[in-house]
Amino acid sequence: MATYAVGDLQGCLQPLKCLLQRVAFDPQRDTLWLVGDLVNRGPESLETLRFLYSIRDSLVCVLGNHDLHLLAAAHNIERLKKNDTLQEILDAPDRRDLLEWLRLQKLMHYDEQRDIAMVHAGIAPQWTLKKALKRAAEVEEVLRDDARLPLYLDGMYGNEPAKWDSDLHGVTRLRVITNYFTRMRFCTEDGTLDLKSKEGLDSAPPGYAPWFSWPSRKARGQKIIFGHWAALEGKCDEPGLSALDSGCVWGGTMTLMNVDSGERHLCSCEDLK
Ligand SMILES: [Mn+2]
Repeated sequence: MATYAVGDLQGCLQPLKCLLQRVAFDPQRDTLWLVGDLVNRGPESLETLRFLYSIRDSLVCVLGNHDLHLLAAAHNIERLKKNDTLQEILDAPDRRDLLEWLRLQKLMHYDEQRDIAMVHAGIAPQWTLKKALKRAAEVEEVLRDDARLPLYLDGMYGNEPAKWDSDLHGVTRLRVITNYFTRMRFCTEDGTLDLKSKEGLDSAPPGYAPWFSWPSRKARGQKIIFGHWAALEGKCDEPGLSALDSGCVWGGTMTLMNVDSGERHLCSCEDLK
């Protein structure tokens, strides 16, 4: 009855299988949490999605920016960019099942018993746990709504507005919420996002800092599992925070962590050659 969490997969299926084998993962008994970015850039996006779908009853998954991008490309093929490796999913005979499963996933997971939250990128430092769950639910509701989904998928792109405001409405509101949960790395103390810097902790523009370093976030002490930020290489010194993206798709490793013991296992595509 073990619970594991794994970092960004991005279509790297073999390292995932290697890690699951190493901990003798049994979908009948164990649970796997996924921090999102299941697909794109890596070698086996379609097979990764198929594998996850086959064990879907044993998964807890939050969506990453690449997963949302896949849903947007399925809606409008012109969203597909040259370096995306998503076409094989869009051409697959089982694409409907896979994408319907994907859109049912959440932006934020909260395990009450363990008091642990899981998100792809982070939680806006100015949001309490309760507020964050409410904001995530706004987007999750639209993802499940056939009538409203197209407007969201067309309107979710963009870096503006850079800051949350409770007066925001419509797709603008949903875009800002999405950017916090799925794209954030650096922000200011009041939660203004910088979505351009992607490097390590020391690459913040003046006045900006990693989202998890602001006092309002620290004061809450909420335990959070997150991915997205490969340049952290799976390291975050903040108490209670677990960074799981160790950049497998970029030649780094994939990290699988036992949620309860914190024990980590690593595997890279290179290990498997
Ligand atoms: Mn990401």
